[in-house]
Amino acid sequence: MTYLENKFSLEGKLAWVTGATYGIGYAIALCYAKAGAKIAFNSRHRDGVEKALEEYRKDGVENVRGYVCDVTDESQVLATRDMIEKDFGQTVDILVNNAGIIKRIPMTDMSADDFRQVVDIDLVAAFIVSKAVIPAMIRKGGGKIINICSMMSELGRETVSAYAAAKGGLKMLTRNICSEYGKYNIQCNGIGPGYIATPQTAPLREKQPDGSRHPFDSFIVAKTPAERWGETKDLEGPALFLASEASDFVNGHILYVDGGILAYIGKQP
Ligand code: NAP
Ligand code: GCO
Repeated sequence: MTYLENKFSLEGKLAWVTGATYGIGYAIALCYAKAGAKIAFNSRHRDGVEKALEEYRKDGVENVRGYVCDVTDESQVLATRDMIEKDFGQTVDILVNNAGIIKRIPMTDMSADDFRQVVDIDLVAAFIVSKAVIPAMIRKGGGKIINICSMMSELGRETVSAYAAAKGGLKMLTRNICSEYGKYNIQCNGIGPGYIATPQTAPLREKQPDGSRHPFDSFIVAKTPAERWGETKDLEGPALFLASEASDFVNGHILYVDGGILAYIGKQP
């Protein structure tokens, strides 16, 4: 292998990407497979897992297994971790805490249950799954944990109070795992995607009844120096960097992949 291939190779590594049946998680898992990793992924619905397995195989990924697991349920997570280790004959080297939801509701209209559900999936689950894999990473001499944060790890906006609270917390959980486990050669970093075209953001890009662009679509394009929405492929390189030995001395960092949004005041209307 060339110097570069070595630096970014995931040959022999086992990556668990949560919520990777489609969207950002799928793109990251596919990229890791192309870099040589074995792939474990999960989501809540068997039909979604089966459909994703077909897609992975159509995309040329052979060493991949899918699991039905709700990441907020610690007993399901521990059972899935054990199944992954048994099925692949090795422990998890790379964990991507990707599974996430959003509920866009004005805070004063939002129920506490709705708020808790978002925080449970977007924050508490990252704690649960990380806690499940860290002991084996310590025994193994190291590992990589990548938490999928957000613009809302830094910024707020109307209707996303639960999501912003969760993603802000995820930024600090990332830094805390770095602080507590860095001595075991575990690197825990975050990726903060900008606005990416996936099912999660589809409502923000829907054409208006008159065929015009959604106002939020135009707003985001004006707020992004790249003057476009991100695509899941824009996250592949950053995700591979943080999963590979190329980032062995990068820890507790949130890598924003946002086309420049956080640096920009926005285009003059
Ligand atoms: P998405 O298209 O809605 O996909 C979410 C994935 O998570 C699906 O596979 C979903 O599968 C899974 N999931 C949700 N809840 C789960 C649970 N409790 N247990 C297991 N799996 C669960 O979302 P996305 O746009 O790809 O986003 C992925 C991550 O990136 C999320 O954390 C999101 O907050 C973050 N993010 C997205 C953007 C963006 O612009 N799209 C930007 C920044 C950050 P099931 O529903 O079948 O379980
Ligand atoms: C929203 C969007 C954002 C993106 C992403 C931005 O409603 O504002 O869904 O939250 O999903 O998190 O980084």
